[in-house]
Amino acid sequence: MDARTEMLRMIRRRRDGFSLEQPFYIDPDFFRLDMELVWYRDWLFVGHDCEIAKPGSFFTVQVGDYPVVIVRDREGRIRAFHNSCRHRGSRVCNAERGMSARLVCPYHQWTYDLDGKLLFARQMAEGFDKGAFGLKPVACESVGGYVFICLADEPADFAPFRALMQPYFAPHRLTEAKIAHESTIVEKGNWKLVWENNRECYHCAGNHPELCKTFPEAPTVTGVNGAESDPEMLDHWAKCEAAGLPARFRIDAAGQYRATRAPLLRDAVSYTMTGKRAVRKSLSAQVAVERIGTLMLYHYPTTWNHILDDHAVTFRVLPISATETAVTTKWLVHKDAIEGVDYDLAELIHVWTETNDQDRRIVEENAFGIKSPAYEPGPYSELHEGGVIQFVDWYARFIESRLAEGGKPAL
Ligand code: 3BY
Ligand code: FES
Ligand code: FE
Repeated sequence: MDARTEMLRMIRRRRDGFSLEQPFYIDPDFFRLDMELVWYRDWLFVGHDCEIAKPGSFFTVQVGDYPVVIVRDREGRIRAFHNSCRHRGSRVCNAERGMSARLVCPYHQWTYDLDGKLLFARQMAEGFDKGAFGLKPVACESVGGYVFICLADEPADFAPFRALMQPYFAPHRLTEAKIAHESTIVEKGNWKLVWENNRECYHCAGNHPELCKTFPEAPTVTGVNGAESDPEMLDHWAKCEAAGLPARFRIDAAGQYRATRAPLLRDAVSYTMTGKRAVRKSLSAQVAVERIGTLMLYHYPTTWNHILDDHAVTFRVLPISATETAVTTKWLVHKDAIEGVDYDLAELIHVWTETNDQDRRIVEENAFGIKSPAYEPGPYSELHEGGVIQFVDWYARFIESRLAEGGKPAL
């Protein structure tokens, strides 16, 4: 049986409310299908506008087999291109980030403008048509300080996501931020295990002593059910919305993205060991409410986020193989905040550095156990793991509909 047929069969016999069968977490053929059906088709968060603030600044990202470069052009527009030279295919930009007036391929110096046009190609035959060999564009959108790309030929409409996200994010001025710190860790587990772990706080009390000082364990905060009848959430939303901050829980019909605000514990305002702010200069615009808590956003399959008054922590998930996933965390502060004066870097990054490492170990242990021939899908807690059930349902629905389309042969 080929992998597509096998995957479809397993999706269709899936037990509701149970984890997936083993191949979804370890099988390289299933991984290739995930890439083809999810990662090469959906909008993916890749980085922030503020990382490429000036014309000519760029960063690169690797999505499965696709190297992509994201660049700010001379007019200030953010563009993305396949990072594969139109001469013989070399990577044009091989640095993680940089700044360049033109994009010059290191192999034979074919030179592209920031809008992708081929400007120079040394000593090619007469009549060579430069116009036919520009860098291939990749769909690219930015909203609220977040840059998304989509590798599909016909990307899904980005407008509904923009409409949901824009009002929630505008007050936080992420376009005027800077990255105070960035870390990438590789977790030895499938990307879906990283997400399953993220979508519940059932594990928090036993694993995250630092985070639990300020982040509530309540499933109404992390999950997708019950927030509307949680008086603390309702109070928080009412207070924020009265001050002009959109706050209530919103999710799209397909369940791919969600935004909501939640209060932190007691009088905490930031993810520090004391709960006090880590950055003196606010990232967010001033509002007439004291504790705005955390604005949480997730967008499957690439990102979850916590936006606070004084800083933001953003997360990007990128699969490397069936059993390895890179998680990049960025701490954003106001662009004028000065390290050592307005914030202490060690204090700013402590809680999530520890939390990430704890989550890495959790995911790796989870992956280890799933590899056992004795593993079989187990039941999620309806109370605490509603968010995980929602993630797995989203995944299964997407995969099933895309497999059922028949679609293109495996790439
Ligand atoms: O980052 C998060 O939103 C999730 C929620 C609970 C555990 N984890 C930290
Ligand atoms: Fe890029 Fe030759 S492969 S210039
Ligand atoms: Fe965790």
